Formats: sequence, C-alpha cells, structure tokens
Amino acid sequence: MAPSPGTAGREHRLRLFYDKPAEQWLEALPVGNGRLGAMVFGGVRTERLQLNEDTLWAGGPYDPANAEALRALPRIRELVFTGQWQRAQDLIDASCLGDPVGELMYQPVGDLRLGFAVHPAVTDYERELDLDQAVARTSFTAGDVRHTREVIASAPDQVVAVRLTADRPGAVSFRARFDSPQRYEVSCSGTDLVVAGRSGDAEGIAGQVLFRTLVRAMGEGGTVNSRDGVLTVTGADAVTLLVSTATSYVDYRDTSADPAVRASHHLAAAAELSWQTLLRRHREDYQRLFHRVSIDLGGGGTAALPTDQRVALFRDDDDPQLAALYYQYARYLLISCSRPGTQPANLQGIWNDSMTPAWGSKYTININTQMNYWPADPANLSECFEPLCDLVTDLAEAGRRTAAVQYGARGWVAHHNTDAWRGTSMVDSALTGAWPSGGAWLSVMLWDHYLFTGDEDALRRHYPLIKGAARFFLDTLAEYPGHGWLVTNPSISPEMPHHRELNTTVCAGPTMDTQLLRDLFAACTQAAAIVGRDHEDGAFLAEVSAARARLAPMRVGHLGQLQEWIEDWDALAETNHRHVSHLYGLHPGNQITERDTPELCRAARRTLELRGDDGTGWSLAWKINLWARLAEGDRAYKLLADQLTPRHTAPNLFDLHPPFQIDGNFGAVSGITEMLLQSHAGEVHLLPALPTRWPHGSVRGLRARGGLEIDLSWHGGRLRRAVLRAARRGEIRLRTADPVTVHGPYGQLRLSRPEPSVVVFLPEPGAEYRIDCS
Ligand code: FUC
Repeated sequence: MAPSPGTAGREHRLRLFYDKPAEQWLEALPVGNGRLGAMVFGGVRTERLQLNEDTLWAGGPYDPANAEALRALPRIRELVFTGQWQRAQDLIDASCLGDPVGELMYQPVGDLRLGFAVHPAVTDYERELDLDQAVARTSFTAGDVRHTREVIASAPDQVVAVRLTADRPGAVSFRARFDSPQRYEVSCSGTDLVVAGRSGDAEGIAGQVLFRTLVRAMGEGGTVNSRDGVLTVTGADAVTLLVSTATSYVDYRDTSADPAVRASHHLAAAAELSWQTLLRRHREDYQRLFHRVSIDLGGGGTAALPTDQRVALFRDDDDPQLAALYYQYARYLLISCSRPGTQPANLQGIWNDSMTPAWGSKYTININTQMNYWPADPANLSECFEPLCDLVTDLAEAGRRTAAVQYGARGWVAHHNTDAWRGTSMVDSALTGAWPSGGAWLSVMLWDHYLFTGDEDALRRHYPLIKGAARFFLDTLAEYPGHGWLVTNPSISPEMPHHRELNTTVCAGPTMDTQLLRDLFAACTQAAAIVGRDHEDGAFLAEVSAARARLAPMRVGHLGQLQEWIEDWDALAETNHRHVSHLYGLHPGNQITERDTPELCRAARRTLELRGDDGTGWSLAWKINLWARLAEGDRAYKLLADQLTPRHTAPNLFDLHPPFQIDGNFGAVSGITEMLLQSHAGEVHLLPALPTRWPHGSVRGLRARGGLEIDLSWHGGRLRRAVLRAARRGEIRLRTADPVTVHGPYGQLRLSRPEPSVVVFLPEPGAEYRIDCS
C-alpha cells in the first residue's frame, strides 16, 4: 500500500528540520552506522561534529565476582524469609556487591571542529536530518554564495563523511581541528590529521581502550595542507572530508587490537571512492532496512513548521504526521546505532558527549536495554536485534563465573546493569542492584525474537543461553515459607520499595521474577523441542516443568492492583512515584489477555490508574505499550502526547528521561506499533487500540509473531484492508473489530470462524493474503 498522496509534499517529507544552527547538544542531529556516531551542529562559521565510537568505554576488562557473597548468602536468605529486609539489605551491601561496585561508562571520542571564513550576511539557512537518505544536511547563502554541507555515517564504508560544496568555484575554505575531553595527541601525517587517544580511568581501573581518529580532506580544486594539528583547505570547489575512528577493543576480555591499523584500513578503502559512490553505497545499505516500513497517520496543520516547534504544539494541535515522523525517527536511530557486529544500543544509543554520562550511558538491563529492542522485530529491523544476541552470549559466559562464585550455582546470572566489560554482578547498591533476573529477561527476548523471525539456526545458537539462564534459577530457587512456592531470594521488584519506612526493596519472589521465570521456563521447553534437544535434555526439562508448576500465581491485591510481591504490601501510597511498576506481567511480551485473564487485565488497569500517568520518558513510553495492550487506544495516545512535549522530547526528538535516554524513543515506537498491530497470545490482532485521533491511515511492512509481514489501511477508525505475507507455515488466528473475508492466491478462502470477529486459516509460505472488511 502506498502512502496517501497527502504525504508527498515537501513539508511532509521524512525529515527533521530547523531554521537555525544547534547551540546545544540536544539540538544537534545524530548520524550513525551502528559503530560510529556523530552529532552534527550545522553551524555556519563553525561546524561541530561530536564523535563517538561504540567500543570506547572507560577502564578495561575486570572480574567483578565477589567471593564474599557466597558465604553471606545463607544468612541473607534467612533474613529475607524472616522479614528482616533491612538487615538483609545491609548484609548485601556489605558482602555481595561486585568489584568494582559500579560499572564503567561509555565515553566520547571528541569533537571535530571546522572553522569557515564566510561572508557575514547569511540568509536562507536550513538544516535537516533526512530520514529517507540518512543524511544530515546544512545549507545557507552567505553573501551571494550558496553553501551545502552533508554528513553521513556509512555502514558499508565505516567512515563518517562530510561533503562540502558551494555554487561558486573555489568557495570552500576551512580549518579543521580536533579536541577531546580524553587524553590524546594530534599529529599530522601527510595532510591527514592523526589523533591518538586513550579512554578514561574509572572505578580504580585504568583506561585501556586506545583509539585513533584519522581525518582526511579530499579537495576538488584548491589546496589542502596540515600543520601543528590543523588541517587547512583553501579555495576548493568541493571537499569530501573523511573521518575514520577505531579502537583497540576486541571483546570484553581483550583490548589488544591496533586502532591505527583499523582506522587506516577503513580510511584507505573509503578514500578510493568518490563522494557519489560513498553516498550511493550508504543510501542503498540504509534504505534496504529503512524502506521496509512506511507509515501514514494523516497530515497535519503544523507540519511545515521547524520540528522543535511542532513538538511544543503537539499536545494541542492535530499533527499526526509528527507521530509518524517520530516513529520513523526511532527506526532511523535503531538502524544507526545497532547493526550486526556492533555493540548493542546503550542508554544513549551511541551518542554521548560526556565523560561521565547519566547512569554511565551503559546497559541497564532491568528494562531499559530491553525496551531499546522492543520495536526491532515489529518494526521490521530484525538484523538490528543481533547485537543484543551477542550481548547475551557474552553475559552467559561472564555470568557463569558470577553464578558459580557468588551463588555456588550452575548456569549464568546477570543483575540489573552491565557494560562493555560485561559486568554481571550486583552493582551500585542492594536497593537497586539485588536483582538476579536481568539475564532471564534478555533470554526471554531471544525466544520472542524467534517467534518473529522463525530463524531456527539462530534459535539453535540461543538455546544454550536460554537453558543456562534457566539452570541458574533451578539451582537457586528456594521454597517460600508457608506456601511451598519456589521463589528467588534475595531479589527485588526493580526499584520498588516496600515498607517505605525502611526504604527497602529486598524481598523474596517479587511477582516480576515469577512472571519472567514462567516465560523463561516455557521458552526452554518450546525451544528444546524446536532445536531437537528435548530428548537429550529430558532430565533438565523435567526439572524445568516441575519448577514452573511451583511458581507463585499472579494475584490481585487489596487495592484491586496486580500484586507486586507475594505478600500484599502497599507500594501504591505514593502514586506519584516516577516509576510505573516494573511488573513484567504488563510487559509487552506478556500474555495477560482480556479473553483468558479478564480479572488480571482489570487489575493491570487498576495498577496503572493508581500509579498515574506521570513518569520518566521511558515510563511514559512503557505506559503507551501497556494501555495499547489493554486495548485502550485513546489512553495510549494520551501518554504519547505526554511524551511528545518539550519536557520529554528534545528539539532533536531525542527522548528525555530527562536527561536524554534513548529507550523512550524506542519504547514509544513499540507502543505505536502495539496500537496498530498485536500478535501475542496466539492471535494476530489488527488495529487493537486505534486512537480516535488517527481515524484514517495506513502502515506497510510491520511484522507479527509467526513470521508474518502485514500492511494495513483504515478509514473512519475501521479497518479497510490488510495484506498479509507469511514467511513460514503455521495456522493464523486473526482478530479484527469487524468480520472480514480473506483472498489468497487461488481466490477467496473458506474460513473457520470460531468467533464472529476471528478467522482461522493456514497460509502458504511466500503467498500473499488480502483481508477485506466484508
Ligand atoms: C534506572 C531508572 C532510571 C533510569 C536508569 C537508567 O535507575 O530508575 O529512571 O532509567 O535506570
């Protein structure tokens, strides 16, 4: 389905645009190729490119496991089971935290600054981020010369490239310098600038990541020279500036690569190509991913305004195109910060200008990293999910040691945070860190990824990781006194205090863990059958099933809420708490449904009501997903409108916790997808939570569990048509508000209709099915 003609106009193009240069970092525009990132400021006299490389982290390899923990564990468990939570928490703080106690941070490379001598009379200034081509573009007229500067971060050629042109020969002149908050030196080699640096020390660990940045100007006409760390271009017609950065990081145990060799390799190869070729290769690579999805939510009255002004007006004005732009922007960001072979998207994706960014700009795996990847499969970017799989592979290895040393357990464990060194121990404090289930959640996501892709080879690789995560819990679950249920101990419901007078989070068997384990154990069994390990692993799987049957049920508490803990403790007095509950039961991957578990749905609604709408950027994004899951489109839209305000959305559309945290961008886009299409709980639901503000629209190329790709169009709030392509065999159960007919390659299908609004059919792999409202 083509987007409606209304979206073709210039003002509707898929772009962020502004009428003045960025002064603040949050006004600058991000480009990235998964590994390299740059924030482009678009200045007239000074262009600043703030540079990142995704393996440039503070410190170096370390072993966080703390042998004290194992000795303290029996006593901690006893204290928790006898209700002495504060003492348990103190003992954890004294004996279980990792070494170092905090993990290490993600850091910037530095800034490349270009200084221009241009005519002071500047008119017709514009800068944009073109999402269709993945180009940041600045153009203006100085005197009577029109200048254009374009910046890309190329994945095929592994450089950041800047193209500077003017409409008058010989009008491109500038001086380029590099500076950085890191320890570094700049020298010249031929006419290249050569930066050699080293990452920062942190937590008592010396910075061990060496980096190299090479800058080469390829002028057409004019001269290029460099001296004393300054590269000068004079009187060129046009210039292509290549910036190549590499580090010594090999993997979480090894920083021994030669960054100079790596950086020169990429530079030499890119320098062989013309700008046109670099741009074409970049565009083809990017569009192969980006063009899989188009979305049209309708046009808007404010769409011709600069993007930051639209954010300020969104709540009051009808600007559905901004929501569509925000959607595609998150897809752009994911493509730009997470590609096969790169590090996964951290709390800021890859864009960070600070040596000490908020929460270390690392991987918070009690929701934030997971949220980054919620839209990957549904928004048809499965390749971008791969770095997360690699992270889990590392954590399974590193976390095996933590499981053995700190818990005396087999399998592997990862707590609430990790970093480039794959720290897996409890960190920071018991209050936030005493949660053993980060790895469990990530493992469940590997299984969910399979449900979208149907990639059995990948599942075969991931099965041992899922199994190892489960193994840890089989070895550490304990019986809850008086109930016989198996529970985690110690654990926390992430960041949710109970018994506020104590300010304690430590507990046994928070509901979130139980929910996660129910899914993890089920994933083990199902994955084993698919990869043919059910026989060989029979004894283990029997243990898994037996343990699953002994997990505590979800329960409804005295306020009508989903109980956060086994006991009905009151956590809800402070409704204004900035977190929504971390209850995994409300997680987009979970299967609470109106049909099967109406009482839990009611309790989930009540929980959300009690918590209120307020929250951090990611908390709002989460609530978009949750309300969509509860089929409340207008309520989900309301949360989206709360997020698309200057408080939670920066001028460059980065989500603001505040501060900038990219999970909100990704989480919101997962939420918008959930408003249009859901596929959990064994059925595909078209338009499950369409808000009244988007009466007409279409979306092409979304993916659903079961290996499906789906196009949808709707009018007057009702489904008009859908097209469904199945990649693999398997019955489809399709739910719609109105009855539908289905046409396949051989004409109209005879359908089974278990309910008036549900049809069941068996598609042929590769064939296309048209669904019409009858
Ligand atoms: C947890 C949350 C914060 C933030 C951080 C990265 O500490 O409480 O809101 O998202 O993770």
